[in-house]
Amino acid sequence: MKPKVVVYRPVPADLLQELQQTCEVKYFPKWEDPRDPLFVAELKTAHGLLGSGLPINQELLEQAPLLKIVSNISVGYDNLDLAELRQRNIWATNTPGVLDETTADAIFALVLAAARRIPELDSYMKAGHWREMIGEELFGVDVHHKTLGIIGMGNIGKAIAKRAHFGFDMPILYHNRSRNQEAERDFQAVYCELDELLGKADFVCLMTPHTPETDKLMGEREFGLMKKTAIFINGSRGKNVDEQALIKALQNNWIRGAGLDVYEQEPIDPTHPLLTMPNVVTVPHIGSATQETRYQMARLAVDNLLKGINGLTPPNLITA
Ligand code: 8YV
Repeated sequence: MKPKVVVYRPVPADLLQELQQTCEVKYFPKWEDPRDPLFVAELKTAHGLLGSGLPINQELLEQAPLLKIVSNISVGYDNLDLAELRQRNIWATNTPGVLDETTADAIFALVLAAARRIPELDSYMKAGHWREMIGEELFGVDVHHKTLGIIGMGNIGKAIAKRAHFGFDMPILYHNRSRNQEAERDFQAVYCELDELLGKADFVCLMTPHTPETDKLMGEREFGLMKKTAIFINGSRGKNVDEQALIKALQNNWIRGAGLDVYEQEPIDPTHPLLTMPNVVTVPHIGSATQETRYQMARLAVDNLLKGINGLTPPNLITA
């Protein structure tokens, strides 16, 4: 009998067909609700789970007694209760290494869009307002030679530092759980404590995983330490930021603006204040969302799943 896999995120057709050759696949490409009875019914006899963002916790795992592997199509794994999975001898895997450059591109796109006010100027053009040379009221700020602060110098952080150093000649400060010798050697990145980084950086990029230690890492105190001319970028997880504090900082001009890829609640409520501010550039969690990279992620996640479901230790085992 074929092992059964529940797939709850869109997966490229060829990879889905590959899965279907050796597995019974139940496909929920538009999955939204972990308590959807149809979804829960399939979990009961599932050996593998493939997708991203679903909270894999005790409540869900009690309804999936046959599960052998949970394969995330993401590098982040804050949706996984690793202790609960370990206790039940269920493998958990992610997709590291294939999305670093693409996500760093997206973060730099946010830096440039926020600094040069691209969305505002695009709207200005398309509303037909361009009649004369634009005035200072629509000027942006330089990115080159400005100081970049990276909170979380992991692989994506290093890819961001590479762009800043070689592409924009930016001095780089970073704060991390541990020193990153590569970033210091290759990009002249300077380690400093969080408060010093916040006080000196012109662009602050938050790139940490979401953990109990980083939950709401950026609050009123932290935004208050930033330069009034600084721009805050979040490419990590929305829950690393106290959004009410960010709103307050923006409304009171404690900082110049923000560029956001992630939000406390996703999808974010269409009426959310962060979506009403012209100095806030927002995109819908698209860090890795290119055709090439999402294919590579799905490829890796399917490979992880197929190994695990056949009792072989998968390559990208999460051991945190
Ligand atoms: C994922 C991400 O594509 O990899 C991660 O951790 O946040 C993104 O790159 C996203 O989580 C998919 O929903």
